[in-house]
Amino acid sequence: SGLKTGGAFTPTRDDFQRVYNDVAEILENNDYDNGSYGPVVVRLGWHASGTYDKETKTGGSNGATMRFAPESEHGANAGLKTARDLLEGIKKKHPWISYSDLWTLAAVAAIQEMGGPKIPWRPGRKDGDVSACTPDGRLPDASKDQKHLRAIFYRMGFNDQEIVALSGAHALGRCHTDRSGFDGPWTFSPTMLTNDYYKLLLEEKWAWKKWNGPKQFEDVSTKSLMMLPTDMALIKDKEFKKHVERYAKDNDLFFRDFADVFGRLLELGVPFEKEEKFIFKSTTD
Ligand code: CCH
Repeated sequence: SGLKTGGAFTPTRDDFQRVYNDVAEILENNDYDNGSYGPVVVRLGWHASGTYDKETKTGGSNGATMRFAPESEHGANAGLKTARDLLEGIKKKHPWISYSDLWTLAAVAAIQEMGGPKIPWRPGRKDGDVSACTPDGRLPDASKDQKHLRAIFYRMGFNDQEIVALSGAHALGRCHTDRSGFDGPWTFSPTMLTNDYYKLLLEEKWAWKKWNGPKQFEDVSTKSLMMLPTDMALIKDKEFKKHVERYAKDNDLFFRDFADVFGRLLELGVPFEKEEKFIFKSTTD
Protein backbone atom coordinates (compact mmCIF):
# COMPACT_ATOMS: atom_id res chain seq x y z
CA SER A 1 0.00 0.00 0.00
CA GLY A 2 1.14 3.57 -0.65
CA LEU A 3 3.24 5.52 1.81
CA LYS A 4 1.77 8.22 3.95
CA THR A 5 3.89 11.31 3.48
CA GLY A 6 2.90 14.35 5.46
CA GLY A 7 -0.59 12.94 5.87
CA ALA A 8 -1.15 12.59 2.12
CA PHE A 9 -1.64 9.06 0.82
CA THR A 10 0.38 8.29 -2.29
CA PRO A 11 -1.31 5.35 -4.02
CA THR A 12 0.82 2.82 -5.87
CA ARG A 13 0.08 0.61 -8.84
CA ASP A 14 -1.06 -2.11 -6.39
CA ASP A 15 -3.59 0.25 -4.80
CA PHE A 16 -5.12 0.98 -8.21
CA GLN A 17 -5.12 -2.74 -9.06
CA ARG A 18 -7.07 -3.34 -5.83
CA VAL A 19 -9.67 -0.82 -7.00
CA TYR A 20 -9.77 -2.61 -10.38
CA ASN A 21 -10.33 -5.96 -8.64
CA ASP A 22 -13.16 -4.57 -6.51
CA VAL A 23 -14.86 -3.08 -9.59
CA ALA A 24 -14.45 -6.36 -11.48
CA GLU A 25 -16.13 -8.19 -8.64
CA ILE A 26 -19.37 -6.17 -8.72
CA LEU A 27 -19.89 -5.96 -12.50
CA GLU A 28 -21.79 -9.22 -12.84
CA ASN A 29 -25.31 -9.16 -11.48
CA ASN A 30 -28.07 -11.42 -12.73
CA ASP A 31 -30.79 -9.01 -11.63
CA TYR A 32 -29.56 -6.26 -13.95
CA ASP A 33 -30.05 -6.04 -17.75
CA ASN A 34 -28.12 -8.84 -19.48
CA GLY A 35 -26.40 -9.82 -16.24
CA SER A 36 -23.73 -7.13 -16.15
CA TYR A 37 -23.24 -3.51 -15.12
CA GLY A 38 -20.24 -3.47 -17.47
CA PRO A 39 -21.91 -1.63 -20.38
CA VAL A 40 -23.41 1.17 -18.28
CA VAL A 41 -20.05 1.63 -16.50
CA VAL A 42 -18.33 1.97 -19.92
CA ARG A 43 -20.93 4.55 -20.88
CA LEU A 44 -20.27 6.51 -17.66
CA GLY A 45 -16.55 6.71 -18.49
CA TRP A 46 -17.33 7.81 -22.04
CA HIS A 47 -19.89 10.49 -21.10
CA ALA A 48 -17.65 11.85 -18.36
CA SER A 49 -14.86 12.25 -20.95
CA GLY A 50 -16.70 13.03 -24.19
CA THR A 51 -17.66 16.54 -23.09
CA TYR A 52 -14.14 17.74 -23.95
CA ASP A 53 -13.74 20.78 -26.20
CA LYS A 54 -10.21 21.17 -27.54
CA GLU A 55 -10.69 24.89 -28.38
CA THR A 56 -11.71 26.05 -24.90
CA LYS A 57 -9.98 23.12 -23.16
CA THR A 58 -13.11 22.62 -21.05
CA GLY A 59 -14.93 19.40 -20.18
CA GLY A 60 -13.40 15.93 -20.12
CA SER A 61 -13.13 13.42 -17.31
CA ASN A 62 -11.15 15.68 -14.97
CA GLY A 63 -13.54 17.07 -12.37
CA ALA A 64 -16.20 14.32 -12.49
CA THR A 65 -18.73 17.12 -12.84
CA MET A 66 -21.52 14.68 -13.78
CA ARG A 67 -21.99 14.31 -10.01
CA PHE A 68 -23.73 17.68 -10.10
CA ALA A 69 -26.82 19.14 -11.73
CA PRO A 70 -27.16 20.46 -14.37
CA GLU A 71 -24.75 17.94 -15.98
CA SER A 72 -26.32 14.93 -14.22
CA GLU A 73 -29.69 16.01 -15.65
CA HIS A 74 -28.54 16.35 -19.27
CA GLY A 75 -30.69 14.08 -21.43
CA ALA A 76 -27.66 12.15 -22.72
CA ASN A 77 -26.76 11.18 -19.14
CA ALA A 78 -30.13 9.61 -18.30
CA GLY A 79 -29.57 6.27 -16.57
CA LEU A 80 -25.93 6.87 -15.67
CA LYS A 81 -26.87 7.38 -12.01
CA THR A 82 -27.07 3.57 -11.95
CA ALA A 83 -23.33 3.40 -12.70
CA ARG A 84 -22.41 6.28 -10.39
CA ASP A 85 -24.35 4.73 -7.49
CA LEU A 86 -22.78 1.33 -8.14
CA LEU A 87 -19.30 2.85 -7.80
CA GLU A 88 -20.13 4.65 -4.52
CA GLY A 89 -19.36 1.45 -2.59
CA ILE A 90 -15.88 1.33 -4.16
CA LYS A 91 -15.30 5.01 -3.36
CA LYS A 92 -16.22 4.34 0.31
CA LYS A 93 -13.74 1.47 0.48
CA HIS A 94 -10.95 3.46 -1.25
CA PRO A 95 -11.69 7.09 -0.24
CA TRP A 96 -8.27 8.27 -1.49
CA ILE A 97 -9.24 7.84 -5.17
CA SER A 98 -10.90 10.77 -6.96
CA TYR A 99 -14.29 10.13 -8.57
CA SER A 100 -12.77 11.11 -11.91
CA ASP A 101 -10.00 8.51 -11.60
CA LEU A 102 -12.52 5.96 -10.29
CA TRP A 103 -15.02 6.37 -13.13
CA THR A 104 -12.36 6.09 -15.84
CA LEU A 105 -10.58 3.18 -14.13
CA ALA A 106 -13.95 1.42 -13.77
CA ALA A 107 -14.62 1.86 -17.50
CA VAL A 108 -11.22 0.28 -18.22
CA ALA A 109 -12.03 -2.60 -15.87
CA ALA A 110 -15.42 -3.10 -17.54
CA ILE A 111 -13.88 -3.27 -21.03
CA GLN A 112 -11.20 -5.74 -19.92
CA GLU A 113 -13.63 -7.91 -17.92
CA MET A 114 -16.00 -8.08 -20.91
CA GLY A 115 -13.28 -9.68 -23.01
CA GLY A 116 -11.91 -6.48 -24.50
CA PRO A 117 -8.28 -5.38 -24.88
CA LYS A 118 -6.02 -4.06 -22.13
CA ILE A 119 -6.46 -0.28 -21.87
CA PRO A 120 -3.38 1.53 -20.52
CA TRP A 121 -4.61 3.93 -17.81
CA ARG A 122 -3.03 6.88 -16.01
CA PRO A 123 -4.01 8.24 -12.58
CA GLY A 124 -4.02 11.92 -11.70
CA ARG A 125 -7.53 13.33 -12.25
CA LYS A 126 -8.82 15.70 -9.62
CA ASP A 127 -12.44 16.26 -8.75
CA GLY A 128 -13.88 19.69 -9.45
CA ASP A 129 -16.99 21.54 -8.37
CA VAL A 130 -20.30 22.45 -9.95
CA SER A 131 -18.83 25.52 -11.67
CA ALA A 132 -16.94 23.21 -14.09
CA CYS A 133 -20.13 21.52 -15.37
CA THR A 134 -20.25 21.58 -19.17
CA PRO A 135 -23.18 23.03 -21.14
CA ASP A 136 -25.74 20.57 -22.54
CA GLY A 137 -25.26 19.42 -26.14
CA ARG A 138 -21.63 18.30 -26.08
CA LEU A 139 -22.45 14.58 -26.39
CA PRO A 140 -23.77 13.06 -29.63
CA ASP A 141 -27.48 13.04 -30.53
CA ALA A 142 -28.44 9.60 -31.85
CA SER A 143 -31.15 10.95 -34.16
CA LYS A 144 -28.60 12.83 -36.28
CA ASP A 145 -26.24 12.05 -39.20
CA GLN A 146 -22.55 11.89 -40.12
CA LYS A 147 -22.21 15.68 -40.19
CA HIS A 148 -23.23 15.83 -36.54
CA LEU A 149 -20.93 12.93 -35.59
CA ARG A 150 -17.97 14.73 -37.16
CA ALA A 151 -18.83 18.03 -35.47
CA ILE A 152 -19.02 16.36 -32.05
CA PHE A 153 -15.93 14.13 -32.31
CA TYR A 154 -13.70 16.59 -34.20
CA ARG A 155 -14.39 19.02 -31.31
CA MET A 156 -12.78 16.41 -29.00
CA GLY A 157 -9.84 16.12 -31.41
CA PHE A 158 -10.68 12.76 -33.01
CA ASN A 159 -10.57 11.82 -36.72
CA ASP A 160 -12.82 9.58 -38.86
CA GLN A 161 -10.96 6.34 -38.12
CA GLU A 162 -11.09 7.08 -34.39
CA ILE A 163 -14.83 7.84 -34.53
CA VAL A 164 -15.45 4.44 -36.11
CA ALA A 165 -13.14 2.63 -33.65
CA LEU A 166 -14.87 4.21 -30.63
CA SER A 167 -18.31 3.35 -32.02
CA GLY A 168 -17.47 -0.36 -31.77
CA ALA A 169 -18.32 -0.05 -28.06
CA HIS A 170 -21.91 -0.45 -29.21
CA ALA A 171 -21.17 -4.17 -29.34
CA LEU A 172 -21.95 -3.73 -25.63
CA GLY A 173 -25.17 -3.05 -23.78
CA ARG A 174 -28.50 -1.83 -24.99
CA CYS A 175 -30.85 1.11 -25.32
CA HIS A 176 -33.52 1.58 -22.66
CA THR A 177 -36.89 3.21 -23.41
CA ASP A 178 -36.87 4.89 -19.99
CA ARG A 179 -33.40 6.42 -20.58
CA SER A 180 -32.83 7.43 -24.21
CA GLY A 181 -36.25 6.38 -25.56
CA PHE A 182 -34.56 3.92 -27.95
CA ASP A 183 -34.91 0.19 -27.41
CA GLY A 184 -32.77 -2.92 -27.68
CA PRO A 185 -29.21 -4.22 -28.07
CA TRP A 186 -26.89 -3.89 -31.08
CA THR A 187 -25.47 -7.42 -30.91
CA PHE A 188 -26.36 -10.93 -29.70
CA SER A 189 -23.59 -10.85 -27.06
CA PRO A 190 -23.99 -7.48 -25.30
CA THR A 191 -21.65 -8.34 -22.42
CA MET A 192 -18.69 -9.32 -24.62
CA LEU A 193 -16.61 -6.81 -26.54
CA THR A 194 -16.12 -8.11 -30.11
CA ASN A 195 -16.16 -6.61 -33.61
CA ASP A 196 -19.72 -7.94 -34.07
CA TYR A 197 -21.11 -4.39 -34.25
CA TYR A 198 -19.25 -3.81 -37.52
CA LYS A 199 -20.08 -7.25 -38.91
CA LEU A 200 -23.78 -6.82 -38.18
CA LEU A 201 -23.83 -3.32 -39.66
CA LEU A 202 -22.50 -4.71 -42.93
CA GLU A 203 -24.09 -8.16 -43.06
CA GLU A 204 -27.62 -7.68 -41.75
CA LYS A 205 -30.42 -6.03 -43.64
CA TRP A 206 -31.64 -3.02 -41.65
CA ALA A 207 -35.05 -1.35 -41.90
CA TRP A 208 -36.88 1.36 -39.96
CA LYS A 209 -38.57 -0.15 -36.92
CA LYS A 210 -42.32 0.38 -36.99
CA TRP A 211 -43.24 1.69 -33.57
CA ASN A 212 -44.25 4.82 -31.72
CA GLY A 213 -40.76 5.45 -30.31
CA PRO A 214 -37.92 7.52 -31.77
CA LYS A 215 -36.70 6.59 -35.28
CA GLN A 216 -34.37 3.57 -35.10
CA PHE A 217 -33.47 0.59 -37.25
CA GLU A 218 -34.10 -3.12 -36.66
CA ASP A 219 -32.56 -6.16 -38.32
CA VAL A 220 -35.02 -7.59 -40.82
CA SER A 221 -34.24 -11.25 -40.10
CA THR A 222 -34.69 -11.46 -36.30
CA LYS A 223 -36.11 -8.03 -35.39
CA SER A 224 -34.24 -8.39 -32.09
CA LEU A 225 -31.29 -6.07 -32.78
CA MET A 226 -31.16 -2.34 -33.29
CA MET A 227 -29.11 0.44 -34.86
CA LEU A 228 -29.40 4.15 -34.16
CA PRO A 229 -29.50 6.66 -37.03
CA THR A 230 -25.92 7.65 -36.03
CA ASP A 231 -24.83 3.98 -36.23
CA MET A 232 -26.23 3.70 -39.77
CA ALA A 233 -24.36 6.90 -40.70
CA LEU A 234 -21.15 4.84 -40.37
CA ILE A 235 -22.10 2.77 -43.42
CA LYS A 236 -23.83 5.56 -45.35
CA ASP A 237 -20.70 7.70 -45.31
CA LYS A 238 -17.91 6.37 -47.57
CA GLU A 239 -15.01 7.51 -45.38
CA PHE A 240 -16.57 5.95 -42.27
CA LYS A 241 -17.60 2.77 -44.10
CA LYS A 242 -14.01 2.07 -45.14
CA HIS A 243 -13.09 1.71 -41.47
CA VAL A 244 -16.23 -0.30 -40.62
CA GLU A 245 -15.05 -2.79 -43.27
CA ARG A 246 -11.50 -2.91 -41.86
CA TYR A 247 -12.76 -3.60 -38.32
CA ALA A 248 -15.39 -6.13 -39.45
CA LYS A 249 -12.60 -8.16 -41.06
CA ASP A 250 -10.06 -7.97 -38.28
CA ASN A 251 -10.94 -8.16 -34.58
CA ASP A 252 -7.27 -7.78 -33.54
CA LEU A 253 -7.02 -4.53 -35.47
CA PHE A 254 -10.25 -3.31 -33.83
CA PHE A 255 -8.91 -4.20 -30.35
CA ARG A 256 -5.60 -2.41 -30.99
CA ASP A 257 -7.25 0.74 -32.31
CA PHE A 258 -10.00 0.69 -29.69
CA ALA A 259 -7.53 0.33 -26.79
CA ASP A 260 -5.53 3.26 -28.12
CA VAL A 261 -8.42 5.63 -28.77
CA PHE A 262 -10.52 4.71 -25.71
CA GLY A 263 -7.46 5.23 -23.49
CA ARG A 264 -6.94 8.69 -25.02
CA LEU A 265 -10.65 9.55 -24.70
CA LEU A 266 -10.41 8.96 -20.95
CA GLU A 267 -7.43 11.36 -20.78
CA LEU A 268 -8.85 14.31 -22.73
CA GLY A 269 -8.17 17.61 -20.98
CA VAL A 270 -6.53 16.05 -17.92
CA PRO A 271 -3.41 17.91 -16.69
CA PHE A 272 -1.42 14.81 -15.68
CA GLU A 273 1.68 15.38 -13.57
CA LYS A 274 3.22 11.97 -14.34
CA GLU A 275 3.71 10.05 -17.57
CA GLU A 276 3.44 6.61 -16.01
CA LYS A 277 0.63 4.38 -17.29
CA PHE A 278 -0.70 1.21 -15.70
CA ILE A 279 -1.89 -1.94 -17.44
CA PHE A 280 -4.17 -3.79 -15.06
CA LYS A 281 -4.33 -7.53 -14.63
CA SER A 282 -7.74 -8.86 -15.66
CA THR A 283 -9.40 -11.41 -13.38
CA THR A 284 -8.97 -14.01 -16.15
CA ASP A 285 -5.20 -13.41 -16.61
FE1 CCH B 1 -23.36 5.01 -27.06
N1 CCH B 1 -25.37 5.08 -26.78
N2 CCH B 1 -23.48 6.50 -28.43
N3 CCH B 1 -21.34 5.02 -27.22
N4 CCH B 1 -23.25 3.60 -25.61
C1 CCH B 1 -26.11 4.29 -25.96
C2 CCH B 1 -25.65 3.26 -25.18
C3 CCH B 1 -24.31 2.92 -25.06
C4 CCH B 1 -24.62 7.12 -28.84
C5 CCH B 1 -25.90 6.95 -28.32
C6 CCH B 1 -26.23 5.97 -27.39
C7 CCH B 1 -20.60 5.81 -28.06
C8 CCH B 1 -21.11 6.62 -29.07
C9 CCH B 1 -22.45 6.96 -29.20
C10 CCH B 1 -22.10 2.99 -25.17
C11 CCH B 1 -20.80 3.39 -25.46
C12 CCH B 1 -20.47 4.35 -26.41
C13 CCH B 1 -27.49 4.69 -26.02
C14 CCH B 1 -28.63 4.05 -25.23
C15 CCH B 1 -27.56 5.72 -26.92
C16 CCH B 1 -28.82 6.47 -27.34
C17 CCH B 1 -28.72 4.65 -23.82
C18 CCH B 1 -29.83 4.00 -23.02
O1 CCH B 1 -30.99 4.08 -23.44
O2 CCH B 1 -29.51 3.40 -21.95
C19 CCH B 1 -24.32 8.00 -29.93
C20 CCH B 1 -25.32 8.88 -30.67
C21 CCH B 1 -22.99 7.90 -30.17
C22 CCH B 1 -22.27 8.61 -31.24
O3 CCH B 1 -21.16 8.31 -31.59
C23 CCH B 1 -19.21 5.67 -27.73
C24 CCH B 1 -18.08 6.43 -28.41
C25 CCH B 1 -19.13 4.77 -26.69
C26 CCH B 1 -17.92 4.26 -25.94
C27 CCH B 1 -16.71 4.24 -26.43
C28 CCH B 1 -22.43 1.86 -24.34
C29 CCH B 1 -21.46 0.87 -23.70
C30 CCH B 1 -23.83 1.82 -24.27
C31 CCH B 1 -24.70 0.78 -23.53
C32 CCH B 1 -25.12 1.30 -22.18
C33 CCH B 1 -26.03 0.36 -21.42
O4 CCH B 1 -26.56 0.81 -20.39
O5 CCH B 1 -26.19 -0.79 -21.80
